[in-house]
Amino acid sequence: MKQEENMIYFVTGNGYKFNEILDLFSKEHVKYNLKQNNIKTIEIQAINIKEVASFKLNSIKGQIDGTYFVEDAGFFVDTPLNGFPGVYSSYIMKTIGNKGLLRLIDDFENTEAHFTSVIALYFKPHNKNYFFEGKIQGKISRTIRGSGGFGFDPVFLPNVMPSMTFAELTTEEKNSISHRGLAWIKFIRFLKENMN
Ligand code: ITT
Repeated sequence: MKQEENMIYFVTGNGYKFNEILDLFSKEHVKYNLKQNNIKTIEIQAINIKEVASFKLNSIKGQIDGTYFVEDAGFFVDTPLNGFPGVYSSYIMKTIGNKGLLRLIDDFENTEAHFTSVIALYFKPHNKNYFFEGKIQGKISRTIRGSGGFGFDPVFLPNVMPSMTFAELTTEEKNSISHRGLAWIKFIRFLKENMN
């Protein structure tokens, strides 16, 4: 592989996400040289995460010479909020945060929630876009718990480990079950299969 063919850009403003994938690249022996790129992308308010990721990917066209990808995630409170905040997750986190979210569901005994992650990749050798998705199902905690992770992690109880919030897990534990972890694995498998 030539030097520039070996480079892959992750376009994100979120350093936490970047470190997560950097760690996985080294653990999984992915031969690509990963670089964070902070260029401004366009984030539309579509109805699903894949559409948001796809639009974001296309908004980068012509600005990076090479292979690049974005990742978009959303938090959906299916019961009782019918999927809210979903594609509005960033905005809700910035405005009312976890405290505000817990207030919205205060009166409800049963909750159902999930995270979805979509990685959208422009793969230069094929001149084509690819999508990799991951999802995890869980419930909402009554209280804010834990100091790890970011965003809604302190209020999400994954069904596979219902006594812990995401924020109480180590990064490794979270990655092994999370929406993004599952999407990362599919993405890495694709890169390995298509490496020269
Ligand atoms: P980008 O620059 O990559 O877009 P971002 O921080 O804006 O990074 P997203 O749009 O993908 O992140 O995610 C929207 C929001 O959803 C994010 O601000 C968090 O509040 C929440 N979120 C996403 N993934 C999460 C996770 O693994 N744990 C907790 N909250 C998460």
